[in-house]
Amino acid sequence: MTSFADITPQLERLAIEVPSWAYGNSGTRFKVFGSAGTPRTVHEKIADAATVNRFTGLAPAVALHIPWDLVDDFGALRAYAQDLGIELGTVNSNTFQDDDYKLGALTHTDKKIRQKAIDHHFECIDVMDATGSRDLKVWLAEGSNYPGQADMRGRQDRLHESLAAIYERIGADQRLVLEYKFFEPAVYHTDVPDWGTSYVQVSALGERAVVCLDTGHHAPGTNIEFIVMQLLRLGKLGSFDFNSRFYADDDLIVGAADPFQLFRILVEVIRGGGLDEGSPVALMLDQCHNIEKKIPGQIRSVLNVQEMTARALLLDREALAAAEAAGEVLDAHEIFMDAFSTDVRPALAEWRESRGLPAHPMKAYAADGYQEQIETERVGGTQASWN
Ligand code: PSV
Ligand code: MN
Repeated sequence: MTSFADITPQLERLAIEVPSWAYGNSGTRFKVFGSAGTPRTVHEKIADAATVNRFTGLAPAVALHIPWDLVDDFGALRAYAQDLGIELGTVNSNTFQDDDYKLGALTHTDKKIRQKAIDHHFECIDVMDATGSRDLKVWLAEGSNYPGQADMRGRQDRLHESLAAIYERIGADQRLVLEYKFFEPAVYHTDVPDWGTSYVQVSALGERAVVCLDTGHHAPGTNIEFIVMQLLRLGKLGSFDFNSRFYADDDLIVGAADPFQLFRILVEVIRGGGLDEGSPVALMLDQCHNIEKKIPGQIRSVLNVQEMTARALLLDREALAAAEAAGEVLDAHEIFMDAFSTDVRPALAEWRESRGLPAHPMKAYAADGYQEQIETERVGGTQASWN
């Protein structure tokens, strides 16, 4: 039997990167709601991300999105973040909000447009050099809406050429992380729809090219933990974009829609060494808080990952392996479910306190006054938003 004390060294290592865009306003194609206290600048987003870390000790880095988070001096921005106790993390490129990219960016038939998209990634790499970021995350909004609209094979070939040009530019300590998504905004075919395509494309580049698994980017019913297992087995799981979904790419709080799925995923992460010392797997959130308050939304999210990680670490692997080997189906299932059903909240609260953190970060944030302060101070200017 594994006790809570046995798992604290691994829990200690848990670090979740939060997305800068989660602090800005977001919404659906029907409406983006404004909210009091929303950041107007990258600095304010970073201050909010640092607040999540202050209350949880779980979020030591914030991911940036370019051009949303462009500033003149990224070295200074890095120093600003470090003063607040966090690092600048993954740099996300954006080739989905420019008219030129209506029919594709890295896959476009027009060489000039492909080069423009490649140059944007070069700019992202310059940003990474200044921020000290390891990962360039590429998600492509490319594909087609109607059968016959595009030559899927030609697009795949051009994608390889474009990615190879970008890969050649990344530094020895940097990685290209290719994210897949099965649909949206294109609805007939998507150029990187699944882990297999991402794997094929990054494998053709080299060792420092890996896959990003966004938990919201699969068809309903997909066994995501199987994909996690396979990518870890192949040494190609670079990062997660955690969120949860009921229907499409809902970007809800991770663990909210299906806590059991999050547990199953984390069991495979741990099984595959994803939480080991020096693991190359980056755990990130990719979420939007359309109607709930953003900072507590993020606090809730990292706590959900922590709680489910603790439960997954408590899984009695020895007993499970014995039951599996003996073909004791129901015993094996019960051992698995016992871990999932363990209430780790009291032990986690105590452990947090022993490390100088609030036992209950959600309550502590509500009582702290930071939310009131930003709501009073952040008046005027333009709120960060998808708009
Ligand atoms: C696309 O849906 C995505 O998951 C990608 O990670 C983007 O960079 C992110 O959302 C934010 O738009
Ligand atoms: Mn994502």
